[in-house]
Formats: sequence, structure tokens, C-alpha cells
Amino acid sequence: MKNILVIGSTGQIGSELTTALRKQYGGNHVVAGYIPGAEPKGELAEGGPSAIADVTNGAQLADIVQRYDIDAIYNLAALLSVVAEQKPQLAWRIGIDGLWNVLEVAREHQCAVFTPSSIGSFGPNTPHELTPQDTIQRPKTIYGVSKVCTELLSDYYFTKYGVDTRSVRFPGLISYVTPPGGGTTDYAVDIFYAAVRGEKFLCPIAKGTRMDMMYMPDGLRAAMELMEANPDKLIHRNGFNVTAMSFPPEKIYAEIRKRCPDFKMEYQVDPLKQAIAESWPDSLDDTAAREEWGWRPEFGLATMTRDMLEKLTEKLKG
Ligand code: AKB
Repeated sequence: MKNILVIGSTGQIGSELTTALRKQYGGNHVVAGYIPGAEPKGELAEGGPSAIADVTNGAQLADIVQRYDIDAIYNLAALLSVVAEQKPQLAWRIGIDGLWNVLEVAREHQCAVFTPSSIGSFGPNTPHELTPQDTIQRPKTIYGVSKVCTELLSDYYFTKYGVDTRSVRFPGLISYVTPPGGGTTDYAVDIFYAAVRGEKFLCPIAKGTRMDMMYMPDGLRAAMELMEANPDKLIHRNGFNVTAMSFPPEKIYAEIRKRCPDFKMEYQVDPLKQAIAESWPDSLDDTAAREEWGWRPEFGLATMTRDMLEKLTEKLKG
């Protein structure tokens, strides 16, 4: 990859991925794409070029790709699962019409494309325990529908036009940098903010509900390592199961209490989030990612919790 465009560079994944890509490929080689109202700030604004890159505007994307001689696009524009249920048409416009624009620009200008899929691409009749790489995907949410469509359309562009499309099915991503907004797994981030602020946490997900999760440094590595992987070794493309840990709320609560013994949590279950969580896998089987491009997570529940508490305490002090 010579020059990279990150669409959605100020979002939860984009804000950290853009910085990580700039470290690896050089600041001037990574363009931070954003929409008006979500301008890059600080390190993100100063570390390299930025440009308005609205995924729903194909001509604008084509112009940036030409101007910066882009050969790889990280397409991170999306609404998360809960907010997508409230705005299904917008979710489709961004997730699918937007993806179509990205893929067309990539086809015309020979760019590689990474577009995240999600555990949300699975549904209630998917096997929930050690969910296989290739299995039933019949989600009931618009988020899930758009993620299945993302996987299929990305594979289609690879097969039909040779566009180098690659993707992972992200679990819930946990980070202290940019908070997520409108996801089902957000509770696993929010719980840390409550613990560090010394507040009681009202958990929207019921006791016993397990979901896959991953610490952001592993998530960034997954995206970057897949894009650098030897294409001859890839049997799958869009998208690979990847996971680092799987836990229910009471387990992360217990882990945090080892370091914050006075921390309190109560359940106040949100019916929409709970229904979505129950339709998603309890744990993913990521053997294909491990075998085809050497995927290995570095953080488990204990190491992630320690690092999150330390980093978030530091951040909220400042
Ligand atoms: C969400 O909860 O919507 C996302 C996801 C798992 O895709 N974090």
C-alpha cells in the first residue's frame, strides 16, 4: 500500500486506525476522510492530510483517490446496530449505497478495500457456540442485513472485477480513545467510564448474555495485518471471524472489581439491545483467520481490563 484513504477517520475505529496507519506508512501517505461536523482534531488533523470524504458522494471519493494517488481504502463509514434500527434507511444509504460508491471507485482506480463486517452479520438461527466461519447468516436487524450485503457485494467485486476486497467480522471493540455510539456492545466500554468516575453502572444487557469482544489495539492489528496478508493464502475474503474474548456482563464486572472493589453494577435491561445481543453469537471460531493470515489476539479479559483502567484513569484526569 502506497497511499491510503480512511473514510470515517474520526469515528470509533477510524480515529485510532488512521494514527496507526500513519505510524506504519508515514503521515503524508494516509488521508483522514471525514464528513462536515466531524472534522479531525489534534494529532489526527496535524499528522497528515485530511479531506471531506462523504461515502454517499461517489464523485467526491473519486476526486480524492485521484488527487492523492490512493491505492487502498479503509471504508469505516457505518451506523452501529442500535442506531441503525432507529434509522434503517440512513443505515442502508451509508452502509450499502456508500459501499457501492467505494467499490466502483476502487474498480476504476485499482484500489484495495477494507470494509468491516461484524458479529451482527449473524442471527438467531446461527449456531451460537463457536460460530463457524461459514454458516447460516440470517440476521434480523438492518445492521446485520447491511453487513451480510457488505460481505456479499465485496466478494462479488473481487470475483467479477478482481478488486482486492478484504474484511473481518469485528466483535465489540473496547477502547479508551473514542467512545462508540449506538452499538449493542457499547456497555463493555461504558462500564469502564462508570468504574473510573466512581459511578454506579446500570447495565443494559442481562446477566448471562455472552458476546465476543476485542481490545482496540488487537482490532487495529487485525485490519492492518489482513490488508498486508499474502493474497495467495486467502481462501476467504469477506469477512473473517476474529475474536479475542467472550464474556457476559457479570464477568467483566467481576474483573473490574478486582481493581475497583467499591464499584457497583445493577441491571436495567434495554429490550432492543438485549434482543440484538441474544441474536448474536456467544463465541466465534476464528480458525480460518488464524490459518489463512496468522491472526492472534494479544489481549484477554484480564490484560485488557488492566490496560483500560490505567489508560482511562489517566485520560479522565487530564
Ligand atoms: C455494535 O454493537 O453495533 C458493534 C458491533 C459488534 O458491530 N459494536
